[in-house]
Amino acid sequence: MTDLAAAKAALKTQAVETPSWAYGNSGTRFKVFAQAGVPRTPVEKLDDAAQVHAFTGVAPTVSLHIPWDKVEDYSALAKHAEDRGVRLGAINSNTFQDDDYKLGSICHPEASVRRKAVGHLLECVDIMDATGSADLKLWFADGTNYPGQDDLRARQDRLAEGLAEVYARLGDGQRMLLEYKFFEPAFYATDVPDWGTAYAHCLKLGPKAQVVVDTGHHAPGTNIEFIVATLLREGKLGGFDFNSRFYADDDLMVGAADPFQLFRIMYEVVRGGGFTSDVAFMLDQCHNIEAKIPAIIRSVMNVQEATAKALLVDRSALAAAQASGDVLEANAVVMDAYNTDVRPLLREVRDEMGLDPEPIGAYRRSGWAEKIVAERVGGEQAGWGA
Ligand code: PSV
Ligand code: MN
Ligand code: MN
Repeated sequence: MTDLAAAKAALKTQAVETPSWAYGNSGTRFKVFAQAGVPRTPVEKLDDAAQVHAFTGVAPTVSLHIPWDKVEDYSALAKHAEDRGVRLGAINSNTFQDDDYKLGSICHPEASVRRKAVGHLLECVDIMDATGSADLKLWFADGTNYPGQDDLRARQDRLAEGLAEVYARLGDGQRMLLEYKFFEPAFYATDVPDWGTAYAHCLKLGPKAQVVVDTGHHAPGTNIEFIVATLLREGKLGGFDFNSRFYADDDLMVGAADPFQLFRIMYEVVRGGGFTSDVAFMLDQCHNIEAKIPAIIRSVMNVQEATAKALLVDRSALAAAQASGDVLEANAVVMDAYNTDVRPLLREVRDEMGLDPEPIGAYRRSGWAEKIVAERVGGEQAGWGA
């Protein structure tokens, strides 16, 4: 038997962090299709994020990306977020867009470039102090394109050295979340290509260093839920960057490509106690052709649906089937939960939270989309990279 009341209570406490860059314009290297009403400043990104939280009730924090969200006064930005009913979340570093970083950032062969990269990461911790953010999210574009281009092992040593300096700067209650990605922009060898490399560095650094699983950063066919289960078991799962991939790092709406995979991941999160711990559920998406705010609302709802299904797995029936070696029954228990239509349950949850049961419809009726198109004229729209 599943406990519906417990599932509903858990769903009400869910928190999905939305990324500031998802509110700005983005595209491929071929074309960025600008949209009317898109934010021009970090403040306007927060205003849009507040709408997502207002209609879903479960998106209370917003990740920033530095320098895309650089402002003079970060405490004032945090205050603005609070005035709008949200808070600032993870600070994402950016050591991939300067000319200096052609051969890498903290793994670069030249000490001066490594210094600059580490300096940026330390500045990100200063920003965390000002915003009250707990998490520093690190993704490095570092790697090489050709065998022999640089010494793979020396690059790991440089990485370890840079990370250790930043780790030592973290305050109480602050974490370093290390993200891996199997390729791109480096095509031969990436310096943090997989969870094992990220885990090895985090283990050496200490308890404040944990791994981030970006669901789009794996080779096709990778069993991501196994990675999640393993990291949780080791106390090293710091959080997720959720998005969907059909081919590579597509950054599409989470749950769009493979809702079954998202369910399997969320089941391992629930099973491993990750739902009630400090695992950060962040989105890392880009909405290139679809309207941004409703797409982010849809993504939050997709996470909720996968979570609801994961919470509905009859764990005692599953344990009994597993113990008796009943392969078919064990699989049936899991599939029963996955095949449950949880939308009525989530409508009830929203109703009990004082929300409109249909967040996208409610957003469309709110007039916000028309208001930002009318008001946000002039100035430069924010985009991925600006
Ligand atoms: C890299 O592909 C990545 O997933 C990292 O999280 C970056 O910070 C982010 O994308 C930017 O969209
Ligand atoms: Mn990511
Ligand atoms: Mn990515």
